[in-house]
Amino acid sequence: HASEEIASQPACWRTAIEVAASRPAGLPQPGERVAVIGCGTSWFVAQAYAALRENAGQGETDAFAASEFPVTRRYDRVVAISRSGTTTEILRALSQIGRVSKTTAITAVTGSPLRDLADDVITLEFADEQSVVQTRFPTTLLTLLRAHLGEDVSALPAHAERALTVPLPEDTDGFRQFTFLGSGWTLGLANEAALKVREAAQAWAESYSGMEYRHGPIAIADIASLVWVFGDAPHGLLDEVRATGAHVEVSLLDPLAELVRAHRLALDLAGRRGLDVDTPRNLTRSVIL
Ligand code: F1P
Repeated sequence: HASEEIASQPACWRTAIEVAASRPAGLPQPGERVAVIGCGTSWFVAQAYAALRENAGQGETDAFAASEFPVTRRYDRVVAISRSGTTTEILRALSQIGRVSKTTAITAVTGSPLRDLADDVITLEFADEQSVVQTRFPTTLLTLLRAHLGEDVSALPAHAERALTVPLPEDTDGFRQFTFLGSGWTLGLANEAALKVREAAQAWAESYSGMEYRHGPIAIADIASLVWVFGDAPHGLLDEVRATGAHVEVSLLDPLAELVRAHRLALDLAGRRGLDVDTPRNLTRSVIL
């Protein structure tokens, strides 16, 4: 399933742009103080969206792993993201948050338990996935959210198309370690790219803020490292990383489309390691405790 879902991203992003134009109820309004929560991939979408919204001047926006949300804190709105709509931490958090803040759930599944816990529910059924490893749901949702923030996203589907064909880094067999760097909203993307490499390929992957990488983590970089920078690299960083001998990959496309390239990298690595990405080790489509 995963390879088909990855390939369907340009079409899904086009649909997301249409959905955003219909102004779905429950998305944060400018000026509202907002928290966004999720688990795993959905937490990383929350991180990216929070940085984008705050940067767009639409209001203070915090992102939390659902298990770490300070439930006594009041926001104008809390947006809970869960593809499955069944993740335990999300359901627990919503049942507590609903007493103090307005809530919106964003999911891919109609009729999930979220329906009874959130004030508004946005369902992106067209972006649902059969895979455990999430790819098109998070990127489609981010396309929708960027459009909702007023960004011109009309070129994004074409970027996604290019991301499906432009070459991946060469000689990936030679890498022992993968590091993804980002800053602002692209830090969430870097976190998600690293998670894909871990989930799909069981490979050693890390992610950091580009500036933070200089404060210690760069110590592990060597010729067997691939360091992939999402978005613009902080001044001087690329030279510093190249000096370690690591292979440096930079964004050729919109950073969200770069994430599609990272999906391909994760699948490619899995294939080389003889792994079936549709049955990833130790993982389930939804974590229920
Ligand atoms: C999120 C999640 C991810 C995990 C895997 C399956 O669930 O559990 O954390 O890495 O990709 O999905 P959801 O709450 O978005 O359904």
